[in-house]
Amino acid sequence: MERQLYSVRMRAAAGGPHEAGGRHISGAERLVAEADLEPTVAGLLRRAREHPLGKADFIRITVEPVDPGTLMLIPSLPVSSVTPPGGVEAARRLAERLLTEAGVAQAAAAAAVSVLANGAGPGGAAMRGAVVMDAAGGRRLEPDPARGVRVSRLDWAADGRRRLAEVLRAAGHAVDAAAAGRVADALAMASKVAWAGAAAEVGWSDDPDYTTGYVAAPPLGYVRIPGIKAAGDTRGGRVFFLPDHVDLNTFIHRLERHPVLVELSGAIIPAPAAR
Ligand code: WAQ
Ligand code: MG
Repeated sequence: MERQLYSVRMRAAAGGPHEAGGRHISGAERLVAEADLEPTVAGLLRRAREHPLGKADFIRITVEPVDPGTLMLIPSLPVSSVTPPGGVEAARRLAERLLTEAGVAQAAAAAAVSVLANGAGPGGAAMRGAVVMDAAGGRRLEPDPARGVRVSRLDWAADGRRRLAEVLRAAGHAVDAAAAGRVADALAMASKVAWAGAAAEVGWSDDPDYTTGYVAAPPLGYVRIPGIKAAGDTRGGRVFFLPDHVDLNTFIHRLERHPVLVELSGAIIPAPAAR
């Protein structure tokens, strides 16, 4: 049976709206039934107002119905975690190596990590969306390099978000409630990005106190990488690698517009410490 779902999107900035040069503080995406609209909007408002990057003076929450006829159900990527040999630089080299294993050219992998390390937006500012990079040549392809491409119209199917938190903990991934929500958002997004045709993806948070990042790709799954940045660093972001055979406009349209629910189905590999 086709249910009517609503896309709920939040973005928050300080110093005015993003399009007027405001600094990006927070953003989030949900896809929910009508009965869940109120708690969802309230939760995203709280998230925008209680953020370690500072006080937002612009918060926009958009509620829009999505076309139930185009809704896709896709599987989540399998989750694993690696322990880098030590230090931020080693973790970043490990991320580059994983990207090359997924078919990204070495130079493109290194370019992506360096873009994120230096702040992906103009002047090193945080972007609210992601960089799209040519997987072979390392060229940036996103139409607006200040905004990036924002993945939207996605969420977990049914009780996937809650079940994910349980299975992560059972597999020894050290995730408190806040981190579990973060992994849930990042895994749902990475699963949609893979479905849309990306060869691979790398990302880490711009929040100063969250230092675990990831590399995701169809042949690798979603690989968590602790310590990919130093605590206190507010530079972060995401890079999606586009293979030659996928058209840029088709890719962006899928990411931004196509409604997708993610089903918890990939394996959760025990975290190294729990083995
Ligand atoms: N679409 C595209 N890019 C996005 C989106 C989106 N919907 N949401 C965030 N980004 C980009 C944007 O450039 C943000 O500045 C940047 O990512 C960081 O966002 O332990 O928390 O929400 O397994 O701070 C990953 C690891 C956490 C989780 C990533 O990112 C784990 C994170 P944040
Ligand atoms: Mg953030």
